[in-house]
Amino acid sequence: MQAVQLHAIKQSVYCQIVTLVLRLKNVDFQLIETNVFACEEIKASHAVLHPFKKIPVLTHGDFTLYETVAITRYIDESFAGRVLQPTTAAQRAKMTQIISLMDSYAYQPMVWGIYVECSVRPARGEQPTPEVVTAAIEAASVCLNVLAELLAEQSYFCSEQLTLADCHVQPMLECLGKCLQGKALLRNHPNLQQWLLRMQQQVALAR
Ligand SMILES: N[C@@H](CCC(=O)N[C@@H](CS)C(=O)NCC(=O)O)C(=O)O
Repeated sequence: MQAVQLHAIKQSVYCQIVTLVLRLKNVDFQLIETNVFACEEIKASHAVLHPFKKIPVLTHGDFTLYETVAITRYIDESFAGRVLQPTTAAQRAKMTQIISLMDSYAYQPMVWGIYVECSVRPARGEQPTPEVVTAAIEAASVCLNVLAELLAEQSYFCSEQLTLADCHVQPMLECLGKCLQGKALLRNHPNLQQWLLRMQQQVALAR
């Protein structure tokens, strides 16, 4: 088999999404630590693989791919193992909708507006910016209401099958739940908390 390499860092939620999919598919891969946040030199040299200098980037033999949604679909379709995409048009569209809403409306407030502001910055001795946190809490609450409604009483976001949508949501909600403000928001949604536990079990089985 051609080598699979993931240019990433463990702390990045987008990298965690790809890592989760690789694990669930049981694909062997090598992590190439690429901390684009560390310095301009690393960022500049990473532009060879990613013109926007972001992580993750996947390489499979001489095939190179960036953008998490493209990477996860490629992994699901290129490797054997459990299938992570539904078969019906309606369920596939739902999966894409959830992935897209996480990218468009959830990532920024949950990760940067709440987790980074309320947990990472204070750990560095910096003060969170109250207006940023307030706006992020409002935006994240809307996302959580929508997610709770989409999940309803199902086991996973596209009914009973774990899909790429679940893999896209999980690292962002885990990240949110690492700080008190995020935990408080999640407590309003018992079905999302149950789903997080279900996902943790799946992740543990995939290791
Ligand atoms: N649209 C990209 C987003 C990836 C992304 O935002 N990655 C972050 C890390 S979580 C990054 O590389 N940030 C570096 C920067 O913005 O300079 C994807 O889906 O892969």
